This record gives sequence, C-alpha cells and structure tokens, in this order.
Amino acid sequence: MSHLIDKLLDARFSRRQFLKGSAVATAAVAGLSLTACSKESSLSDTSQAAGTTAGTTAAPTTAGESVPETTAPVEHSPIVNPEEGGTWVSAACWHNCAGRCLNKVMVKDGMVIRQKTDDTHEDSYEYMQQRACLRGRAQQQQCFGADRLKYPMKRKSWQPGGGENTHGELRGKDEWERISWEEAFSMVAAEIKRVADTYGTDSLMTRTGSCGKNIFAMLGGYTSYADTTSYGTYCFNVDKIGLPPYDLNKANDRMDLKNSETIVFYGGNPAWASAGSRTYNFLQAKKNKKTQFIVVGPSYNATASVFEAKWIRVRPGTDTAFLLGVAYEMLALDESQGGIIDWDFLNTYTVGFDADHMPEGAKLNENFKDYVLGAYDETPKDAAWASKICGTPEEDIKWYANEMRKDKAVSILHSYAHARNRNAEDIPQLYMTIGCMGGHFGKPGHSCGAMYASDAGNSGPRLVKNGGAGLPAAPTNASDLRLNGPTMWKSVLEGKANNNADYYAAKYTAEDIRDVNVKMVYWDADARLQTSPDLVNGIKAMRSMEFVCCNAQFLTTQAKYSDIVMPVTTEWERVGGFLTGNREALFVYTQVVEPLYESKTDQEIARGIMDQMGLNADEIWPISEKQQFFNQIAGCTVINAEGTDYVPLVTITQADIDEWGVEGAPQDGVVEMKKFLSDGVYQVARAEGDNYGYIGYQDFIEDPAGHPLSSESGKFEIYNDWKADTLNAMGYSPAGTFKPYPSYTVAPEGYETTFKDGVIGGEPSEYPFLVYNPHYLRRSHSVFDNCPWLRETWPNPVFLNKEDAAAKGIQTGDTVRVYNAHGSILRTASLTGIIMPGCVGVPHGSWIDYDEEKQVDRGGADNVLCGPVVSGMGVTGYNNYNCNYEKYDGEPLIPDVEKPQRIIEL
Ligand SMILES: Nc1nc2c(c(=O)[nH]1)N[C@H]1C(S)=C(S)[C@@H](COP(=O)(O)OP(=O)(O)OC[C@H]3O[C@@H](n4cnc5c(=O)[nH]c(N)nc54)[C@H](O)[C@@H]3O)O[C@H]1N2
Ligand SMILES: Nc1nc2c(c(=O)[nH]1)N[C@H]1C(S)=C(S)[C@@H](COP(=O)(O)OP(=O)(O)OC[C@H]3O[C@@H](n4cnc5c(=O)[nH]c(N)nc54)[C@H](O)[C@@H]3O)O[C@H]1N2
Ligand SMILES: [Mo]
Repeated sequence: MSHLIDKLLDARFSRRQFLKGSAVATAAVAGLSLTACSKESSLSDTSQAAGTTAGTTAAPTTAGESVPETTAPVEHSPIVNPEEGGTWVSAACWHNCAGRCLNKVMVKDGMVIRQKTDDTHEDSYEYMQQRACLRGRAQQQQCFGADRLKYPMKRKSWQPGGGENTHGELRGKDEWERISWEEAFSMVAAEIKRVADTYGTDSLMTRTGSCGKNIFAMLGGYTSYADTTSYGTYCFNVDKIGLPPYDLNKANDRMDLKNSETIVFYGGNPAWASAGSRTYNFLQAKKNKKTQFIVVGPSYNATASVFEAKWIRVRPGTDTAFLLGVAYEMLALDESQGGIIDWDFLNTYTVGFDADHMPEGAKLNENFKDYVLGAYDETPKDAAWASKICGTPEEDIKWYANEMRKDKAVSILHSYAHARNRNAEDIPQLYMTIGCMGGHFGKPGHSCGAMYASDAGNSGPRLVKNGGAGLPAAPTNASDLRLNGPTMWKSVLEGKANNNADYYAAKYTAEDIRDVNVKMVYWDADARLQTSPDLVNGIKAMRSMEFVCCNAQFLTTQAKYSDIVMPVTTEWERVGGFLTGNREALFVYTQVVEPLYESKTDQEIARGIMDQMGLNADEIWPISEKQQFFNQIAGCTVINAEGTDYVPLVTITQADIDEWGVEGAPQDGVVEMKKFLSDGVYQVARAEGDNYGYIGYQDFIEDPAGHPLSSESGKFEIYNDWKADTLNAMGYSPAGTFKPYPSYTVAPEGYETTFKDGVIGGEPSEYPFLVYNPHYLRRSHSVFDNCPWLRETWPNPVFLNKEDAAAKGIQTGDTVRVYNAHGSILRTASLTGIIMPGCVGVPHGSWIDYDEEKQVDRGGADNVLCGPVVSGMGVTGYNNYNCNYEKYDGEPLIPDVEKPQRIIEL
C-alpha cells in the first residue's frame, strides 16, 4: 500500500497516472470491488432521456484531460469528435458536498457532448487544479436524467379543500396526474390561504428555499424546524468559551501544514467528505516524510489510508471519555517525565484549568484538573477508565497523550463526526482544553481547530469573494416556533414541542413547551424528510397533513409523499451562479441548456403562486435573475498582492453590459468578465512566503490583552457557568447533568445502552451495536442516489466488522436486515477489518423505499434507524445510535444499478 501511496502522491502532477491510480486507491479503501466506468447497457434509461441529449450521455469522460489526449474508453462512448465544434461552458457542480471544484461541459447544438474539470492552468501544490470527483463528472445524469420530473403533477386521490378530499393515507402510494402550471399555482395558492385562514399561520411548515419560506413569511409567519446537522454540538455558543463560531477557520492555512510533526484527523474523512482536491492540502506534509498522521475514530477511513495514518480507535460517541483519558495521561506523563503540559500557556491564555485559575464569580467550587484526577467522584479518568468506554487500547491513549506534548508541533484538526452525537455537548470545550494543555495555538506548525468541508486543511480569511445579488432583505418569520429536528415528527404527531433552540442562530432558552398544529408542509430546497431522523414517523406525519407540496427535480422522498409536485430546474438550466467556500478559488457557472420540459426556477414558481395570492413578488425580487447574477459578478472582490485589502475582481465594459441587457457601470478589475465566465473560476495562486499565509490565534497569542477572545474573560474558558446552566435548563437532560468544565455524561442512546441496564461489560441489550453514518462518496447526502453511473460504481453497503458478521454467519454480499426500536432497513453486507468490533457503518443518504407490509426499508435509509432520541442541547445523534442485524431471510436485494429509476409516466 505504501508504495502505491508514494506513486499516487507523485502522480498528482501527472494527470493521467493520477486518474488511473485514484480509482484503485478509492476501491482499495472502500473495501469494495469497484469499476471505474459504466457500461452503456446499464444506462439504457437515462441515456434515452431528455430528447436533447439522446445517445450523447457518453461514459464519464476522463475529465481533466485536455482534448487531444483523450483516454475516454472509446468502446463505451458515442463521443462526438470535439474538434468538429462545440463550446466549453462552465457548469455548476452545485451540491452540498463541500468539495468545491470546477466542472465544464462541451455544448454542441444544445447538447452536452463532453465533460471535463479544471485545466485552466498547470497543476502544482501552490496553484493546484480544482478537480471534480466522480460525482461532479456524473452531473450530466442529474440534469438529463430519465427520472427528471417533467411537468407539474398532482396526486390523483387528493382534492383541495381538506377533510375527506385529502386521502392522506394514500400519500406515497397514489398515482399521479399531469396538471398545468396554472392549475398548480392556483391550487397551491388556494390551499395555503385556506389552511392559514382555518388554522392560523403556525399550521404552515417549511424551512429553506425561495417559495414556502417567503410566501408564509409574507402571510405572517410559519412553523419552522432546526437541527444541529453538520456541526453537531459545535452549534452551541462556543464563542462563550473563546472559540470562533463552529470552531471554524482558525486553524492554520495549508502552506503551514508541512511545519507540523503530527497532524491529527479527528472525526473526519476529507478524502470522502471533501472530495475533489482538498486532500492534497496535506500533500506537502505527507511528502516531507517527517509528519506523523493520526486518525481518530471508529474506522480506518479513506483519509487514514491515503496518509498511512496511525489509527487511534475510538467508539462512536465516546470521545469525551477518550479525551478525558488523554488529559489524565498528559498530567501523569508531565508528572513522571515532564515536558508535556505547557503550564505557561494554561497560565496566560486560559481560565478554569485548576483551583488556582478559577474565573471570577465561579458558582461551583470544582475544576477540570481535580475532576480528571478523580477528586469529586473517586474515579481518576485514566486510560484504564477511558478504555472501558471508548474501546481505545490503554497504550494508545497514553501514546496519544505523549504525542500532544508541548514541544511537538501538532495540528489537532477535527471535522464534526464526533460532535454529531448525543451527549457530545462537552466536546468543543474538551477538545480545546487538550489543545491548551499542549499549547497548540497560534504558532507555525501548531494549530487546533476545524478541518472541514471546502476548507479542510486550509483555514484563514477568503482570498476571493463574490458580490451580493442586490436584493432587499427577505421577509422574516414572525413566528418563533421551531421544532427540534430529530423530534419534529413526534411533535407534529403529538401536538407538543420543546421550543428551546434555534441552532444555527446559536439561540438557546430554558425548556419551553408549546402547542403544535401543523396542517401543511411546503418542501423546497432541501431533502429534510429524507435527511432528518425518525423517517417512518415522518411519513406518518406527512399522511396526517391536509396538504403537502414540493418543488423537486426528481421524485425524491418528500416529492413522493406530496400532493402537488412542481418541477424545478437544475443549476445547469439557470442563468448562472457562484460556488463559494474554497478559500483560494471562487467558482462561477453559466447556463448550459434551456430549462428542460416544463421545469421552472424556484423564483418563477414562487412568483406564480404569489401572483395567485395577490402577494407582490417584486417586493422580494425587484430585479431579474440575470440582473441578480450580474450584480454578484460585479461585486466580486479579490485580495491585493500585499494581502491588506480587497479590490474589484472583474473588469466589466459597457459592451458587456449592453450584451447582457442589464443595469450597471463599467469597472476595472483583474480579470475580464468573459474570461472569468468561460474559465468558470478565479483562483489566487499561492507561493511560499506569500502574503496570504495564516496562523490562527497569532494575534491573541502575541498580545492576549490587546486581542482578547470572544469569551467574557477574553481567554479560553475551561470553566464556564453559562454553558452548564443553559444546557441543564433546556429540559432534555436532568438538571445538574452538565458541569461548567468538561465532564463525562451518559447518552440516552449510545455505547452504554448496547448493554442491558446500561452497564458496560454486562449482558448485551437487544440492540448491541453502535451505528455511525459515514458521508459517502457515492452521494452528497441524498443527492445522486438516483444516478446510474454512481449506483454502478458504488453499491449501497452496510459496513460490518468482519468478525462480528462472521459470528452471525454473514458474508460480504449477503442482504442483511439492520434494525432497532425505530425501524428496520435492508442493505448489502460489506465485511471489513477497518471498523471497530461492535460498530456498524451505515453510509448516509440513500432514498427510502419502504415496504409497508413487512415494515422494512429496501432502500436502506439511515434515518429509518436514527430515532427521535435527544439529550442536552437536543443535538442530532447521527453517530451513536444502537442496532442489531441479521442475515435477511426474505427476498434479497438486487444491485442498486439494476433498480428501476423512478420515472413517472403521465
Ligand atoms: N461524499 C460526501 N461528502 C460530503 C457529504 C456527503 O454527503 N457525501 N456531506 C457534506 C457535509 S454537509 C458534511 S456535514 C460533511 C461531513 O464530513 P465528516 O464529518 O468528515 O464526515 P463523516 O463521514 O460523517 O465522518 C468522518 C469520519 O469520522 C469518523 N467518526 C464517525 N463517528 C465518530 C465519532 O463519534 N467519533 C470519532 N472520533 N470519529 C467518528 C468516521 O470514521 C468517519 O470516517 O461532509 C460533506 N461532504
Ligand atoms: N442519519 C443521518 N442523517 C443526516 C446526516 C447523517 O450523517 N446521518 N447528515 C446531516 C447533514 S450534516 C446534513 S448537512 C443534512 C443535509 O440535508 P439536506 O440539505 O436535506 O440534503 P440534500 O440531500 O443535500 O438535499 C438537497 C435537496 O435539494 C434539491 N435541490 C437541489 N437544487 C435545488 C434547487 O435549486 N431548488 C430546489 N427546490 N431544490 C433543489 C436536491 O434535489 C435535494 O433533494 O443531512 C443530515 N442528515
Ligand atoms: Mo452537513
């Protein structure tokens, strides 16, 4: 393997080798047998789709190749000779996958005939190409999929008016009939009015997007819902303990990574979760051969494999125990050999570590150090104590403690998988405490913070940014009723909710029980029926509604359980837009084709409904979508060479303005508008010693009084009363559960509940396994689950520890039923040695395909198993719930690629 890795890293600069190698590496780490390209035969449905492209959905082109040296497998590809004409157009890769890459398509006679990725410049570490992953390269099967929704449609047995006309029980089973846009707009408008007039506006429910949210807000408000999704317990007010929001963007930038002797990937997997070029941020550190990589978590994931990391195994949801063990062993090692703990750092930059450093007015006469040593409960939180909970071998906890020592340059980088757990409330404070104990903040080679999404391994302020669309502020929701994500279907069905949190606004209150009376749902630009926990109850909740409508591109889960479905364009059919999130590169995309079939943009749909309701859509969108896009282009800025200021990015001429037919003024920038749009990206080239380097917290470390942190003391707060008081009052965990300092608490569903009576080491409970949900390279959440190429390339497995599964007589390829108190799913077994015993990995996002009679989901949806169980701040616990599994004795699953697509004949 190591030989392969070296070759891979070297081959980064030889595209052809890299492309060949990467498929092998991915296949190897997935523990699955993969084929890189699809055969045409498996594409029969989708390749006949969308008249405009019939017969032209070639096998995925080996994107990145410049045209003449194509390596596309000719026998698979009815590729039109690109030299015979065709124009490369920058095309969106728009999903919430966090990669942020360049995608281009060749359009000829209104057809997409080829696809490629970044070849706008030569590739180097300093100025790396932003290459698309396999999903970006399969994007044409999104836009031109045979399963694209073509027309507005209505569920046959549903009629407007509520009551008997609803036949809610038939949602998800009924037939569909085609309706006109006029009918769709007038029915949706009339139902919104009727439901609001009859039951009040709190009976309307929605969350994201352009339609329901704006319409309902204009009517006077609506019931929303909120959950902690990506950031888990880092959604809490971590600013109170001195961290930036979500602990983001205060690690060091990528040029500094080579200065680290140790790099920790904690609860993260950028090779899958930041696919594209982000893994290469760590390349220089890998190449200097001096850096020790460590991965901490329940699996030796793809990132661990790429970097040949040492695996510190920790059971899902038990990181608090692990990190407390690390803290204890750091103290012990410091005592026995010295040189581990940076006492000066603790003294200068923190409060609350020990009795001598308590913040003023502390309510509790307890501190972190004495808790760890066992002063309050006679339980030292040593490696032996921790190991029983987290499953990490004791020697590994001690090894990790030594690795965190002050004289080692350590980057302790985390994603959030370990925070997306019940009772992970103390993770942000505890993780920070370990960083403080080693003094790993604010110096080259030392950093402690997030490596996440499109910033994985590259923190710091954005170097290039897009402008605003020039729209007025959207109307706000006058209702404050927000249902907690994991328990929202229970709340809808039972009529009561604890309205105590607005997670992404970091607003928390004491327990606040409210009445809930939701009668209609407008599903818009998310997939939350599918992606929120408690999905079986979610379907029940849909069936209890008077009206459910949806904007959708495919018959997604929430479209399937709706009454009226309105086909929405993909980004390829819109005027254009931006992809942000990559520190060094800003992506701009343009229209590829005209809207397919009768699809409309979200704004057009909202306008259609508002017109019927007598609401003035111009209040929200006084300018066209084209003008909005133009404004965003004109407002782009880029950092100057000195790194001190931002200057306009795009040069715009009067001729550009006239050609576009928009309002605007000519301006000077650093790239011409036409070039920017056809390149599809503007990227700031980095160089060793440039002015864009970033060392997080440097100002605070150099001058703590002059640059205080966001906490009340201006320092890292290892003791914080507000944290404990707020969490204890929220009504999900008994009062007194949380302490002002990080401490261990037992989750209502987690490792302890895999045992009868919750006693570790006792008899196994009914559901003795711990489930976590890796974010899977086949999909971006639920998106792409329907894509034939990706279905063929990546099956839909459940990852099982090979000894555990063998003991149950299960082999790779068997259909297994995975079940718990919340539901039951089928998946294909993939036995592997790279996940811990007792753990089950259910890759996130596959679409539910529920067999109502047998009460089992043949689609294998994670959220059938992830239940409405909350604690603490109400965090969504995607990674520490329980299950059992068995070989399925019913009809086995067929490979996903052979499953028919959801094509609606109208
Ligand atoms: N391919 C793909 N990429 C994506 C997405 C996607 O759906 N697909 N979604 C995007 C979004 S919105 C998000 S939020 C990110 C998520 O990005 P990540 O948080 O990085 O992704 P995960 O796969 O959830 O978890 C990463 C690793 O954490 C480990 N892990 C799981 N549970 C625990 C735990 O309790 N403790 C510890 N220590 N480790 C644990 C697992 O071994 C897993 O490999 O991914 C983004 N990128
Ligand atoms: N069990 C479990 N559940 C999870 C997670 C987990 O790890 N485990 N991860 C969670 C995380 S971190 C996240 S971020 C969430 C993500 O949850 P969601 O945001 O709900 O997930 P997506 O699947 O990305 O949904 C996007 C939807 O929008 C549609 N869409 C795309 N473009 C447009 C458009 O222009 N207009 C409209 N109207 N629709 C459009 C897509 O077709 C797709 O259906 O999932 C969460 N759910
Ligand atoms: Mo996320």
